[in-house]
Amino acid sequence: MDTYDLITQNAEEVVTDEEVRELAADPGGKRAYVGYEPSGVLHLGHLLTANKLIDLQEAGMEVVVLLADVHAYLNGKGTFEEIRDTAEQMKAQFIAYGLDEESTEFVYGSEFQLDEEYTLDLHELELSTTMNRAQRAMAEIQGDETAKVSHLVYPLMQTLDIEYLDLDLAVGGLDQRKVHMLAREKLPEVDYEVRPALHTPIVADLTSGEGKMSSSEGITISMEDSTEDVEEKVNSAYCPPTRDPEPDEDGNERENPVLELFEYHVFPRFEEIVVERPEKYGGDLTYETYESLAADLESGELHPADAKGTLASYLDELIAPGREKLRELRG
Ligand code: NAL
Repeated sequence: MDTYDLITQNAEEVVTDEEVRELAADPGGKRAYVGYEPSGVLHLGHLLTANKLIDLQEAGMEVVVLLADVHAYLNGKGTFEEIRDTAEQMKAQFIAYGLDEESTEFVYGSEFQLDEEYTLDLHELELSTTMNRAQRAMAEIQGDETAKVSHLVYPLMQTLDIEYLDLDLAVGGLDQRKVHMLAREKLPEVDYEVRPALHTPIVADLTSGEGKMSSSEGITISMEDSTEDVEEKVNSAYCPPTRDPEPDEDGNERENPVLELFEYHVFPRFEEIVVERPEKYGGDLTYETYESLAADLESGELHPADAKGTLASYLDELIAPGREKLRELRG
Protein backbone atom coordinates (compact mmCIF):
# COMPACT_ATOMS: atom_id res chain seq x y z
CA MET A 1 0.00 0.00 0.00
CA ASP A 2 1.42 3.45 -0.79
CA THR A 3 1.85 6.04 1.95
CA TYR A 4 -1.14 8.18 0.98
CA ASP A 5 -3.41 5.10 0.99
CA LEU A 6 -2.08 3.98 4.36
CA ILE A 7 -2.56 7.45 5.89
CA THR A 8 -6.11 7.76 4.57
CA GLN A 9 -7.39 4.16 4.85
CA ASN A 10 -10.69 4.06 6.73
CA ALA A 11 -10.78 7.85 7.05
CA GLU A 12 -14.24 9.36 6.65
CA GLU A 13 -12.78 12.62 5.37
CA VAL A 14 -9.55 14.57 5.06
CA VAL A 15 -9.40 18.37 5.05
CA THR A 16 -7.99 19.06 2.58
CA ASP A 17 -7.01 16.18 0.35
CA GLU A 18 -4.34 18.30 -1.30
CA GLU A 19 -2.69 19.13 2.04
CA VAL A 20 -2.71 15.48 3.10
CA ARG A 21 -1.18 14.42 -0.23
CA GLU A 22 1.62 16.86 0.37
CA LEU A 23 2.19 15.37 3.82
CA ALA A 24 2.14 11.82 2.44
CA ALA A 25 4.86 12.71 -0.05
CA ASP A 26 7.28 13.35 2.81
CA PRO A 27 5.93 11.93 6.10
CA GLY A 28 9.27 11.43 7.89
CA GLY A 29 9.49 13.43 11.11
CA LYS A 30 5.99 14.90 10.65
CA ARG A 31 3.83 15.04 13.76
CA ALA A 32 0.24 13.84 14.02
CA TYR A 33 -1.84 14.09 17.13
CA VAL A 34 -5.06 12.97 18.73
CA GLY A 35 -6.38 14.46 21.93
CA TYR A 36 -8.54 12.58 24.40
CA GLU A 37 -10.40 13.69 27.45
CA PRO A 38 -8.95 11.21 29.96
CA SER A 39 -11.20 8.30 30.74
CA GLY A 40 -10.35 5.42 33.06
CA VAL A 41 -11.42 2.76 30.59
CA LEU A 42 -10.79 2.74 26.83
CA HIS A 43 -13.69 1.80 24.59
CA LEU A 44 -14.03 1.13 20.86
CA GLY A 45 -14.36 4.83 20.06
CA HIS A 46 -10.86 5.47 21.43
CA LEU A 47 -9.49 2.43 19.65
CA LEU A 48 -10.73 3.58 16.26
CA THR A 49 -8.57 6.70 16.36
CA ALA A 50 -5.74 4.64 17.93
CA ASN A 51 -5.83 2.38 14.84
CA LYS A 52 -5.30 5.46 12.72
CA LEU A 53 -2.33 6.47 14.89
CA ILE A 54 -0.83 3.01 14.34
CA ASP A 55 -1.24 3.50 10.54
CA LEU A 56 0.49 6.89 10.81
CA GLN A 57 3.39 5.41 12.79
CA GLU A 58 3.74 2.77 10.10
CA ALA A 59 3.85 5.59 7.54
CA GLY A 60 6.82 7.07 9.42
CA MET A 61 5.10 9.88 11.29
CA GLU A 62 5.59 10.76 14.94
CA VAL A 63 2.47 10.51 17.02
CA VAL A 64 1.47 12.78 19.88
CA VAL A 65 -1.32 11.78 22.23
CA LEU A 66 -2.67 14.71 24.18
CA LEU A 67 -4.14 13.65 27.50
CA ALA A 68 -6.52 16.60 27.59
CA ASP A 69 -6.90 16.99 31.34
CA VAL A 70 -7.80 20.69 31.29
CA HIS A 71 -10.37 20.04 28.55
CA ALA A 72 -12.00 17.24 30.52
CA TYR A 73 -12.14 19.60 33.51
CA LEU A 74 -13.77 22.33 31.40
CA ASN A 75 -16.27 19.74 30.13
CA GLY A 76 -17.36 18.89 33.68
CA LYS A 77 -15.71 15.46 33.96
CA GLY A 78 -14.61 15.72 37.60
CA THR A 79 -12.02 17.26 39.87
CA PHE A 80 -8.57 17.90 38.51
CA GLU A 81 -7.06 15.14 40.69
CA GLU A 82 -9.59 12.54 39.51
CA ILE A 83 -8.89 13.42 35.90
CA ARG A 84 -5.11 13.10 36.39
CA ASP A 85 -5.53 9.61 37.81
CA THR A 86 -7.67 8.41 34.95
CA ALA A 87 -5.18 9.89 32.45
CA GLU A 88 -2.42 7.61 33.78
CA GLN A 89 -4.67 4.57 33.36
CA MET A 90 -5.62 5.67 29.88
CA LYS A 91 -2.00 5.96 28.82
CA ALA A 92 -1.20 2.46 30.10
CA GLN A 93 -4.11 0.99 28.16
CA PHE A 94 -3.06 2.70 24.92
CA ILE A 95 0.42 1.22 25.21
CA ALA A 96 -1.03 -2.22 25.97
CA TYR A 97 -3.22 -1.86 22.87
CA GLY A 98 -0.17 -1.42 20.67
CA LEU A 99 0.75 2.24 20.39
CA ASP A 100 4.49 2.03 20.00
CA GLU A 101 6.09 3.39 23.17
CA GLU A 102 9.21 4.63 21.36
CA SER A 103 7.47 6.81 18.80
CA THR A 104 4.43 7.92 20.79
CA GLU A 105 4.71 11.09 22.82
CA PHE A 106 2.15 11.45 25.61
CA VAL A 107 1.56 15.04 26.70
CA TYR A 108 -0.69 16.35 29.45
CA GLY A 109 -2.59 19.47 28.46
CA SER A 110 -1.81 21.07 31.81
CA GLU A 111 1.93 20.88 31.00
CA PHE A 112 1.61 23.87 28.66
CA GLN A 113 -1.98 25.16 28.75
CA LEU A 114 -1.48 27.11 31.96
CA ASP A 115 1.57 29.06 30.74
CA GLU A 116 1.39 32.83 30.47
CA GLU A 117 2.00 33.00 26.73
CA TYR A 118 -0.66 30.36 26.06
CA THR A 119 -3.15 32.19 28.25
CA LEU A 120 -2.61 35.48 26.45
CA ASP A 121 -3.00 33.78 23.06
CA LEU A 122 -6.19 32.19 24.32
CA HIS A 123 -7.57 35.57 25.36
CA GLU A 124 -6.74 36.93 21.91
CA LEU A 125 -8.80 34.11 20.35
CA GLU A 126 -11.64 34.80 22.82
CA LEU A 127 -11.67 38.42 21.65
CA SER A 128 -11.99 37.47 18.01
CA THR A 129 -14.57 34.65 18.29
CA THR A 130 -18.31 35.13 18.74
CA MET A 131 -20.07 33.06 21.41
CA ASN A 132 -22.32 31.66 18.72
CA ARG A 133 -19.36 30.43 16.67
CA ALA A 134 -17.68 28.74 19.64
CA GLN A 135 -20.91 27.15 20.79
CA ARG A 136 -21.60 25.67 17.37
CA ALA A 137 -18.12 24.15 17.30
CA MET A 138 -18.80 22.43 20.64
CA ALA A 139 -22.26 21.06 19.91
CA GLU A 140 -21.18 17.44 19.34
CA ILE A 141 -18.63 17.30 22.14
CA GLN A 142 -20.41 18.69 25.14
CA GLY A 143 -23.14 16.86 27.02
CA ASP A 144 -26.78 17.91 26.96
CA GLU A 145 -26.60 20.29 29.90
CA THR A 146 -26.78 24.02 29.36
CA ALA A 147 -23.59 25.42 27.88
CA LYS A 148 -21.24 27.07 30.39
CA VAL A 149 -18.57 29.65 29.65
CA SER A 150 -16.07 26.75 29.97
CA HIS A 151 -17.66 25.10 26.91
CA LEU A 152 -16.85 28.17 24.85
CA VAL A 153 -13.23 28.28 26.01
CA TYR A 154 -12.78 24.57 25.23
CA PRO A 155 -12.75 24.70 21.39
CA LEU A 156 -10.50 27.77 21.45
CA MET A 157 -7.97 25.86 23.54
CA GLN A 158 -8.19 22.89 21.20
CA THR A 159 -7.44 25.33 18.38
CA LEU A 160 -4.37 26.73 20.12
CA ASP A 161 -3.05 23.26 21.02
CA ILE A 162 -2.60 22.51 17.34
CA GLU A 163 -0.07 25.35 17.23
CA TYR A 164 1.54 24.76 20.63
CA LEU A 165 2.14 21.06 20.04
CA ASP A 166 3.70 21.92 16.67
CA LEU A 167 1.50 19.52 14.78
CA ASP A 168 1.34 18.73 11.08
CA LEU A 169 -1.89 16.73 11.10
CA ALA A 170 -4.90 16.80 13.44
CA VAL A 171 -6.66 13.45 13.82
CA GLY A 172 -10.01 12.86 15.46
CA GLY A 173 -13.39 11.22 15.17
CA LEU A 174 -15.94 12.92 12.96
CA ASP A 175 -17.35 14.50 16.14
CA GLN A 176 -14.25 16.75 16.24
CA ARG A 177 -14.89 18.11 12.76
CA LYS A 178 -16.46 21.42 13.78
CA VAL A 179 -13.64 22.23 16.20
CA HIS A 180 -11.06 21.48 13.53
CA MET A 181 -12.89 23.71 11.05
CA LEU A 182 -12.92 26.47 13.67
CA ALA A 183 -9.18 25.97 14.13
CA ARG A 184 -8.57 26.24 10.38
CA GLU A 185 -10.49 29.49 10.34
CA LYS A 186 -9.01 31.02 13.50
CA LEU A 187 -5.32 30.08 13.48
CA PRO A 188 -4.44 32.36 10.53
CA GLU A 189 -6.33 35.22 12.20
CA VAL A 190 -3.84 35.10 15.07
CA ASP A 191 -0.94 34.61 12.65
CA TYR A 192 -0.52 30.86 13.02
CA GLU A 193 -0.50 28.31 10.21
CA VAL A 194 -3.47 26.20 9.09
CA ARG A 195 -3.00 22.41 9.47
CA PRO A 196 -4.82 19.58 7.72
CA ALA A 197 -7.25 17.34 9.60
CA LEU A 198 -8.22 13.69 9.22
CA HIS A 199 -11.48 12.35 10.64
CA THR A 200 -12.32 8.74 11.41
CA PRO A 201 -15.89 7.46 11.06
CA ILE A 202 -18.28 7.02 13.95
CA VAL A 203 -19.56 3.44 14.23
CA ALA A 204 -23.35 2.94 14.39
CA ASP A 205 -25.12 1.76 17.53
CA LEU A 206 -24.53 -1.97 17.91
CA THR A 207 -28.09 -3.12 18.56
CA SER A 208 -30.03 -0.86 16.20
CA GLY A 209 -27.49 0.02 13.51
CA GLU A 210 -28.79 3.59 13.83
CA GLY A 211 -27.13 6.78 14.98
CA LYS A 212 -23.80 6.53 16.78
CA MET A 213 -22.27 3.95 19.03
CA SER A 214 -21.80 5.73 22.31
CA SER A 215 -20.46 4.89 25.73
CA SER A 216 -23.02 7.13 27.44
CA GLU A 217 -26.11 5.65 25.79
CA GLY A 218 -26.47 2.22 24.19
CA ILE A 219 -23.79 -0.41 24.08
CA THR A 220 -20.10 -0.12 23.44
CA ILE A 221 -17.29 -2.57 24.01
CA SER A 222 -14.58 -1.53 26.42
CA MET A 223 -11.36 -2.76 28.00
CA GLU A 224 -13.44 -3.67 31.03
CA ASP A 225 -15.45 -6.31 29.20
CA SER A 226 -14.81 -9.99 29.80
CA THR A 227 -14.69 -12.45 26.91
CA GLU A 228 -18.29 -13.41 27.75
CA ASP A 229 -19.38 -9.74 27.81
CA VAL A 230 -17.90 -9.24 24.34
CA GLU A 231 -19.62 -12.36 23.01
CA GLU A 232 -22.94 -11.32 24.47
CA LYS A 233 -22.77 -7.76 23.13
CA VAL A 234 -21.71 -8.81 19.64
CA ASN A 235 -24.37 -11.51 19.60
CA SER A 236 -27.06 -8.93 20.29
CA ALA A 237 -25.86 -6.78 17.35
CA TYR A 238 -27.95 -5.87 14.34
CA CYS A 239 -26.50 -7.77 11.36
CA PRO A 240 -28.66 -8.10 8.23
CA PRO A 241 -26.89 -9.85 5.34
CA THR A 242 -26.11 -6.55 3.59
CA ARG A 243 -23.70 -3.61 3.73
CA ASP A 244 -26.50 -1.22 3.05
CA PRO A 245 -29.57 -1.94 5.20
CA GLU A 246 -32.95 -0.34 4.51
CA PRO A 247 -33.98 2.56 6.77
CA ASP A 248 -36.27 1.57 9.68
CA GLU A 249 -40.06 2.18 9.68
CA ASP A 250 -39.55 5.80 10.76
CA GLY A 251 -37.13 6.46 7.92
CA ASN A 252 -33.98 6.50 10.10
CA GLU A 253 -30.80 5.51 8.26
CA ARG A 254 -29.24 2.22 9.34
CA GLU A 255 -25.78 0.74 8.98
CA ASN A 256 -24.49 -2.78 9.54
CA PRO A 257 -22.45 -2.34 12.74
CA VAL A 258 -20.95 -5.86 12.55
CA LEU A 259 -19.45 -5.08 9.15
CA GLU A 260 -18.31 -1.65 10.37
CA LEU A 261 -16.44 -3.25 13.26
CA PHE A 262 -14.76 -5.72 10.91
CA GLU A 263 -13.77 -2.88 8.61
CA TYR A 264 -12.52 -0.34 11.16
CA HIS A 265 -11.31 -2.49 14.03
CA VAL A 266 -10.42 -5.98 12.85
CA PHE A 267 -9.00 -5.86 9.31
CA PRO A 268 -6.58 -2.98 10.05
CA ARG A 269 -5.01 -5.02 12.86
CA PHE A 270 -4.90 -8.59 11.45
CA GLU A 271 -3.36 -9.98 8.25
CA GLU A 272 -6.15 -12.47 7.75
CA ILE A 273 -9.42 -13.40 9.39
CA VAL A 274 -10.40 -17.03 9.84
CA VAL A 275 -14.05 -17.95 10.34
CA GLU A 276 -14.03 -21.34 11.99
CA ARG A 277 -16.83 -23.64 10.86
CA PRO A 278 -17.40 -27.38 11.25
CA GLU A 279 -16.78 -29.43 8.08
CA LYS A 280 -20.48 -30.18 7.69
CA TYR A 281 -21.18 -26.45 7.29
CA GLY A 282 -18.46 -26.02 4.69
CA GLY A 283 -15.32 -25.77 6.86
CA ASP A 284 -13.23 -22.72 7.70
CA LEU A 285 -13.33 -19.51 5.65
CA THR A 286 -10.29 -17.23 5.36
CA TYR A 287 -10.40 -13.54 4.42
CA GLU A 288 -7.56 -11.16 3.70
CA THR A 289 -9.74 -8.17 2.90
CA TYR A 290 -12.85 -6.58 4.33
CA GLU A 291 -14.39 -6.50 0.84
CA SER A 292 -14.27 -10.27 0.45
CA LEU A 293 -15.86 -10.88 3.85
CA ALA A 294 -18.64 -8.34 3.20
CA ALA A 295 -19.31 -9.89 -0.21
CA ASP A 296 -19.69 -13.37 1.37
CA LEU A 297 -22.11 -12.02 3.96
CA GLU A 298 -24.20 -10.51 1.17
CA SER A 299 -24.18 -13.66 -0.95
CA GLY A 300 -25.14 -15.88 1.98
CA GLU A 301 -21.87 -17.83 1.92
CA LEU A 302 -21.10 -16.38 5.38
CA HIS A 303 -23.93 -16.63 7.91
CA PRO A 304 -24.46 -13.61 10.24
CA ALA A 305 -24.13 -15.87 13.29
CA ASP A 306 -20.68 -17.04 12.12
CA ALA A 307 -19.70 -13.45 11.33
CA LYS A 308 -20.66 -12.40 14.86
CA GLY A 309 -18.84 -15.26 16.56
CA THR A 310 -15.69 -14.45 14.60
CA LEU A 311 -15.98 -10.72 15.27
CA ALA A 312 -16.33 -11.35 19.01
CA SER A 313 -13.21 -13.48 19.16
CA TYR A 314 -11.03 -10.98 17.25
CA LEU A 315 -12.31 -8.02 19.28
CA ASP A 316 -11.61 -10.01 22.41
CA GLU A 317 -8.04 -10.58 21.27
CA LEU A 318 -7.62 -6.84 20.65
CA ILE A 319 -8.81 -5.77 24.08
CA ALA A 320 -7.17 -8.61 26.04
CA PRO A 321 -3.82 -6.83 26.74
CA GLY A 322 -5.60 -3.66 27.91
CA ARG A 323 -7.95 -5.69 30.08
CA GLU A 324 -4.91 -7.35 31.71
CA LYS A 325 -3.33 -3.94 32.27
CA LEU A 326 -6.49 -2.58 33.91
CA ARG A 327 -6.61 -5.56 36.28
CA GLU A 328 -2.99 -4.94 37.23
CA LEU A 329 -3.59 -1.24 37.85
CA ARG A 330 -6.65 -1.88 39.97
CA GLY A 331 -4.87 -4.64 41.88
C1 NAL B 1 -8.90 16.76 21.63
C2 NAL B 1 -9.53 16.94 22.82
C3 NAL B 1 -9.17 17.98 23.62
C4 NAL B 1 -8.17 18.82 23.28
C5 NAL B 1 -7.51 18.64 22.10
C6 NAL B 1 -6.47 19.49 21.73
C7 NAL B 1 -5.83 19.30 20.57
C8 NAL B 1 -6.20 18.28 19.76
C9 NAL B 1 -7.22 17.43 20.10
C10 NAL B 1 -7.89 17.60 21.27
C11 NAL B 1 -10.58 15.99 23.25
C12 NAL B 1 -11.72 15.96 22.30
C13 NAL B 1 -12.81 15.02 22.81
N1 NAL B 1 -12.28 17.27 22.09
O1 NAL B 1 -13.98 15.30 22.58
O2 NAL B 1 -12.48 14.00 23.39
